[in-house]
Amino acid sequence: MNLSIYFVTPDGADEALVAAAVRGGATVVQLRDKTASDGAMIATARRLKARLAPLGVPLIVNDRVEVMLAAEADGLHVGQGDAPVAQMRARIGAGRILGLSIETAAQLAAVPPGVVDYIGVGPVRATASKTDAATPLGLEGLGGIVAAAPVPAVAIGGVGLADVAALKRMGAAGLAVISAIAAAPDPEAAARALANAWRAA
Ligand code: TZP
Ligand code: MG
Repeated sequence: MNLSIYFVTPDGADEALVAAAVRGGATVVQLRDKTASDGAMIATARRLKARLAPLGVPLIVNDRVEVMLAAEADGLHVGQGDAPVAQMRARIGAGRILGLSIETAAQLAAVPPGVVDYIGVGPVRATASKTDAATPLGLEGLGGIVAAAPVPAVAIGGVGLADVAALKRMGAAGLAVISAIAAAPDPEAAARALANAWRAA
């Protein structure tokens, strides 16, 4: 799985934004919406799945296992406040992708072996995109966790184009972004710049 340019949707994102991100080169999409109803999110996830599957871009659903299952998405991403990953793995089966958010080295040490496919590590920096984000790790804190991770690790939280080279150098599998794509004047161009920078780094 190519996690290099991991686009996380802002609340209320429309399909056009996701389409632009993927045209630009996003390699994976996470549908994340803290406010939508399950029903609305299932409908969105189904439309996105139909659009992304032919392109070989996996669709990951944030938090809501029922939505993921109903939409037959490719995977689920959960955080430290959600049900334990072993329980989530049992619900989704072996064939789907399972991602976990990691905010500290202690949380990494507590991950049961062989259960998650990748981790999202952050926030690297303070970000307006997540109100309840943990204390920022900084690039140095991030690097320590990435180096110790037994599975691919993507950096998240206030990261963007200027970080690509450093992240790749430290061994990150990619960067997960909301605003670097969604808040850009031209989301497709922003995704393309990230993808090109990752390739060149
Ligand atoms: N988890 C940790 S930081 C974050 C999430 C979902 C938000 C990332 O958004 P942005 O705009 O790329 O900083
Ligand atoms: Mg969560």
